[in-house]
Amino acid sequence: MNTTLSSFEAYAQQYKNSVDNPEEFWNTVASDFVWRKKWDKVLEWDFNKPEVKWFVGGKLNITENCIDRHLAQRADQTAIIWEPNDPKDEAKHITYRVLHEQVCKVGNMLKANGVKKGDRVCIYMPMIPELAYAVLACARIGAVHSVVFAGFSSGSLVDRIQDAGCSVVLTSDGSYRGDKKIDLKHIVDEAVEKCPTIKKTIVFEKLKISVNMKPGRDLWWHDEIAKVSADCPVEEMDAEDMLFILYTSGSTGKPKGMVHTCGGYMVYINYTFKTAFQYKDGQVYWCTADLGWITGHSYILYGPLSAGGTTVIFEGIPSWPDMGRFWQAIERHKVNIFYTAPTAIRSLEKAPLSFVEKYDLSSLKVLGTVGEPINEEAWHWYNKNIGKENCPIIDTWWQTETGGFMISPIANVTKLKPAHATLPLPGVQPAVMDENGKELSENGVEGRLTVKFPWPSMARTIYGDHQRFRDTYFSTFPGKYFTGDGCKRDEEGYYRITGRVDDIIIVSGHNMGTAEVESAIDEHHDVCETAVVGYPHDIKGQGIYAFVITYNKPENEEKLRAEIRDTVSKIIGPIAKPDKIQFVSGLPKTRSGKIMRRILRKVAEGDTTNLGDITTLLDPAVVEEIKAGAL
Ligand code: 6R9
Repeated sequence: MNTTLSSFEAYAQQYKNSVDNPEEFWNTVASDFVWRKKWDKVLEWDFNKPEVKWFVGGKLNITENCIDRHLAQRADQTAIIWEPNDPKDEAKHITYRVLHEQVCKVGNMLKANGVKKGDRVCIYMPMIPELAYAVLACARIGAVHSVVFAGFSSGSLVDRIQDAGCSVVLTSDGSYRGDKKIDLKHIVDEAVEKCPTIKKTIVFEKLKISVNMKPGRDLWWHDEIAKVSADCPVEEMDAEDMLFILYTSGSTGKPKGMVHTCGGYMVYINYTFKTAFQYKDGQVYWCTADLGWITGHSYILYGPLSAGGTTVIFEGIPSWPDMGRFWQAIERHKVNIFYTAPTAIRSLEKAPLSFVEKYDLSSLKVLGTVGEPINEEAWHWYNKNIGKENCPIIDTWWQTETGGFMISPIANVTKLKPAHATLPLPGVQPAVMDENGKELSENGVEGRLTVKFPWPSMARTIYGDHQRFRDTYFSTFPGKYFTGDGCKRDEEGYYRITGRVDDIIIVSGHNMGTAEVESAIDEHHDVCETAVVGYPHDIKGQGIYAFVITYNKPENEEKLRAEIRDTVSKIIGPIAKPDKIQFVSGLPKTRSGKIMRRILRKVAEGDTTNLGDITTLLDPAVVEEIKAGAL
């Protein structure tokens, strides 16, 4: 499939083909890969069960497509540019040949330690090349990777290891965060004590700090790697075999282990990467996400590598040693495509422009954003100061569940509109629904965003809980996939995502279930009950506002706030720390005991003039107290 689209008409034609004849369309796209056995059937689906299978009967290995098939032409081309945390250290250029060798070795290291096809491997590592090798090595030997963002606490790690029944953890002694050192191994130790399924931890020596190595369980990466060969044939996988599990927050209960499978994921990620960015051979591409999120999985590793591209892996943070860190690295590596999050743009926008102007950004051709709606101001700043009004901004709307881009402009093809994700990519059939479940098929409407036809990289289930998968995504609007997002579709058919319509808040681009944060706060021994809502935050997009009832009136509110933040940080991770904590004596509850979050949201937003109907509340007086104490 030629993914170079020269005009809007070419896109419109491709889109039409993909809707009129989806199977033929994806059949053509999928023909561009190495398959060990061709599929018998392109698609089988039923959104009521729900059950979706793509490229049924096909056999492949995604690493053969991301690495081996490029060796004939590109063995000496850089596959990965690794930019270290400290700009004074040297970047690494990892060729496809070296990538192949390293992934094979890590694959053999895993096998030597008892990992077999289908086993789940937890990866809890900083953004170093070995993290990429580890992910790809799992895929190569048919093990299921479950990457856990290395900013999560040991409690979150325990939940994820236990839910997936992982047998091995890959980690490092520690990691950098700017000028701070983080003792990762210690966090893993705490977690693994509570995880009887873990047989081995393999530890990469990154910081060379002293760590505790438990005999019989903990092994050094360098010792294990020294024992194995670089010959590791790929495992032949069924198109529908599991490739990975990745956890995302739910609006209730514990995080959901989204399951992605081998064939459809590979085809779709490759196709959308090349299409949306119009990636050209030889270009240097940099996505600033962490590999612990779906953006890292799909568009740092699998997309660019399957396209034979050059992808940057950045170990550091945007603000250290100074606010010019991104721009410096763009200049250094002559980055052509730069893909980041609105929250990063908003924080960098606050720094003096001299941090940008110091660097030559003329290599840039295409910019991208992901993770949350981008506000117009940030869009214009990005366009003017980074893109020099010369680079299209690709605002990609998608989710952990969708695996890849769904609604997104196509670089230099789609006319842009600030803060709009614009139009569906070929193969994607969105539908806007009203609250009563009626499809709003005309333009100029606002409602809930659903998708009515399967696409190859959609999640197949929630690991171990298919019923929850069905309830969460396929029951609100029967026969359709419900995204949890609200949207507007304007007169031109352009989509603008308006944000979540469920109890998920997006803080600095990271999904957070309010229920998850509430139960973490409730772990503090002084706390009786909590309600958490999101509120508009300048940099983070949304901040976390917690209304907390304590058993006794707090003696020192500031001290208790600090303790609560610390508790949340230990249970979930620093990203979930509430920004504001208001102590209250009651919460606005209906007679049936449901918290009326609508009221709390208004208070958190600082808009208490019109709280709507509060007559159904059990105790309307509590609202006055909450209003008076608003932060
Ligand atoms: C890829 C990713 C998914 C949620 C999604 C939506 C929000 C992501 C967006 C966007 C507006 C965009 N979101 N991209 N909202 N415009 N371009 O972020 O996955 O972490 O699962 O989050 O993020 O609310 O439902 P994930």
